[in-house]
This record gives sequence, C-alpha cells and structure tokens, in this order.
Amino acid sequence: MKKFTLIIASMLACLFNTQANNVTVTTPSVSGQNLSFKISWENSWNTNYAPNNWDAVWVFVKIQDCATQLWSHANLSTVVGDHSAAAPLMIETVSDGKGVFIRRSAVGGGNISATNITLKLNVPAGTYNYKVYGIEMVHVPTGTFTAGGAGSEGGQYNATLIDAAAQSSGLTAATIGGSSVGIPSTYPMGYNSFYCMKYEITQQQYVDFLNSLTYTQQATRVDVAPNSPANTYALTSNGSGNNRNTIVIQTPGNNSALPAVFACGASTVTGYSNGDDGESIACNKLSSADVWSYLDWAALRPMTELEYEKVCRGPMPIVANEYAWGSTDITYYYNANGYLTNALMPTEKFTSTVSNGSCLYGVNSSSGSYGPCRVGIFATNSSGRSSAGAAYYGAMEMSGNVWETTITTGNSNGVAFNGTKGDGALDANGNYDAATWPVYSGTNGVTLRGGCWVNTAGYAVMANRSYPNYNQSARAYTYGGRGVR
Ligand SMILES: [Ca+2]
Ligand SMILES: [Ca+2]
Ligand SMILES: [Ca+2]
Repeated sequence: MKKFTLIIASMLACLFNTQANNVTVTTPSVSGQNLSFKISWENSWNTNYAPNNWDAVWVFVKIQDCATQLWSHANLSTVVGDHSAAAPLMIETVSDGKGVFIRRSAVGGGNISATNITLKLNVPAGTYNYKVYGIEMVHVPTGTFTAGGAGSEGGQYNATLIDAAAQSSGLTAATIGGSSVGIPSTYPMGYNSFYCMKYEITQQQYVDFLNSLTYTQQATRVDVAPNSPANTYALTSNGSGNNRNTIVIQTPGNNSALPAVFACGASTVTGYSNGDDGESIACNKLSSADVWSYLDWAALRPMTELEYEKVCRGPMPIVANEYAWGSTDITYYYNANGYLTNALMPTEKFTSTVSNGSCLYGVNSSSGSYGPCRVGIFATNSSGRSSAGAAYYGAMEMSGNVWETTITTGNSNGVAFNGTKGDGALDANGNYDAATWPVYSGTNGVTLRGGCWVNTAGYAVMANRSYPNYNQSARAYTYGGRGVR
C-alpha cells in the first residue's frame, strides 16, 4: 500500500502539460514500460512536390528517480512495432534509441489535433516521474545542392557542388574557398539526409532544460547563482537590460543541494510561464557552450555551416546575395512599442502587413527594450515562403532574429566534427561531452550565420561568412541557435 501511494504521489508530481511553440504534449500515463500521451501541433505537412519533405516532432523522455530526485535521459525501444501512433501520425525510430520522430504517415497538411501516442521505454525498473519533450523539426532529404555565393555576400564559399562524391572524398581548401580549411569526408556537408529544428531554441525550451539539471549544472548554464532571489534574471550578460530575455528564477535553489526552478517571467503577477511571459521568443544570451549543451541534453547535435546552406537553399540554383528565403527581397521588422500585438504571447505578431522578405534585423541598438521576437512570427496560413521568411525546407528565421551557432569550416577545431549525436546527458558541471564537438581552445569551432535583430541586412545574407573563426565563448544578447539530427 505504501508503494502504491508513492507511485500515485509521483504521478501527481508530473502533471506536466508541455507547450513549446505549437507543440503540446499532454500529461503522460505509464503502464509498465509503456508511456502514453496525446500530441498536437500546428501547420504540419508531408508533401510529394517541392520541397518534397515533411515536418516532424522530435520526442524524447526524461525520468526522475524518486529516490535521488535526479533526472536522466530515458532510452526508447528501437523497434518501430513496439510503439504506436493513431492516424494521421507515424513513429520513426532512431538507432540509438534516444527518442523518436513523430510525423504524418501520408501526404497532407494542416494542424495535428490531439493524437494518441504510446512509446515503449527501455529503462531499468524503478519509481520515476516522467517528462516528455517535443521539438518541431523539418526533414532535409538526401541530395545534391550548391554551396557558396555568386555576389558580394562576404567571405562566401566558391559556388561548390556538394554531391555524394564530395561527401565521400572531402573538399580541398582551394575548391571550397572562402578562407575555409580543407574539409574531410567525416564532416557532415549536408548531402546526407538529416532533420533540422524548425525554430531557434525558445526561452521555454531553455527553461525546460535548466529545470532538469542539478544545481551545479544549472550554475554553469546561467549567469547568476541558482540560489539568487526569486525573479532574478538568469541570463544577464551583455546588452543594457534583459533584451526580451525573460528567463528568471522562480524558486531559488539551495546551494549544492536543491536545484532552482526557472521559468519565463515577463509578467509574473499572472503567474510564471503561463502564456504571457515570452515563452515562444527565441532564446538569446546563449554562448556556443549553452547551445551545444542544450543539444547534447536533447540528444540532437550542432548544425554545420554547410548544412545551414543546404537547409536554406535546398536544390535551387544560387541567387546572388539571397537571404534564407531564396530572394534578395527584405523587409525590416523589429520589436517596438505599438509594432507588436499580443507581445510576449504565443500569438505575438506585427500589426503591419507582413511583406516579402520579412526579417528581424537592423535595430542597431543594444537598448534593453529591443530583442528577438517569437519564433515563426511571420508564418500564417496564407503566407508564402518569402512573406514567411522561410528557408527552402520550412525552417524559420534562418536569416535574422538570433544568430545561428553553427560549426565552422574555418579552422581545424570545426572540421574535426564528425556528426556524433548528443546522448541526452551532460557532465557533472553541466557541459556537453560528445566526441568531436569543438571544445573551446582559443578558437572554438564556431561560425555565426544568418545575422540577427541588431545587425545590418548584409549579415542576414545566406552565404555571408563574416565570422568563420568566431570566439563565441561569452553570452551576448544576439546569440542563440538550433540543432539537427
Ligand atoms: Ca505570466
Ligand atoms: Ca536566426
Ligand atoms: Ca553527452
């Protein structure tokens, strides 16, 4: 009877209703090794005409041991038949069992209403709390594409065909140009298929990450001590204010014993992370180590800068000086009083008509009232690729909003990366520890791509490579990122 009580208590403790962007995962129920929940998200697709791809949700599970209170990554069965998804969805397993992709099983489009999913866990017997996480992704199919530029992009690669031969034999520095070093065949060039996050990491996603860490790990991944008072901004570096980063300490931790509880807290009078707190705004003030630690934890991996170009351009020919949406159209948007309706909400949008080449760039001020906006802010039911500011395969804000933290080909640290995926766990200090991921050593293997809400339009040009050896060792109000798998 006592054990039964404990299980009930632990189930009550996990009444999560995860909402990141549009993905909603209901509170999971557990029976033996089977974990069941409903998933829903908006504007899903699976198309058999260009861009011939689909979107998906990368779903992974964390378990909290009721004895130790520690969260760890839960492996899932790698056998497709062990899982089930109601129509119109299907499950796609991965060989390392770190999660599953859930996607449309047939050609179609539109919103996915709450749909039943059952996943089979592969975890040791024990008493746990469970949390299910969902990250929207777009599929990037295997195929040849052209990297580089044809205009005055800035530091751009030579126009270079990335095909099966290039991936299998590597590229010389002279071939790829752009002050790149030679690229070995082990570096993911974007020829082979992968999934890319549809959006930049959001503030609520970073909060969910922080809330599964130990106190010591949290201390590494934020700017302030986790035992700071409630409502202390967690990411304060650079800029002259919070720059729309709303992540705060909701409940202070207890030094080296109890982790803090973080939340989005733009409007704490109404409650934390409750729909008016900036949860869906791109998370800025992240260092490369923050981005990559998030990705290791989520069992994803960093994106290379050649993959960045594949996601943006797809198989289309080069357009000189194009942005991520494949044209040179660009329209200036930034957050300011009166420009946004439903500011800080999941429905945040601009009051003016959205135009072709919609892009968040060019504020040229570090004033704390300026900052990034909600991810996917330009996409509507009727928007086209250019008005939505969408990359070829449907990823959003690949130009503008926050910089994309990608792995450079500009130095040996970067090109040593071989695509190893995160395993869901960080080291005891909260740092990523996946093999070949660049470790900071003077040059940290980062290049920033796609511009941001502060910089001029030239940096938002897709092929611009102004920072091939960037030291993104600190946090700044324009830095963020996303991952792939
Ligand atoms: Ca609130
Ligand atoms: Ca961006
Ligand atoms: Ca790891």
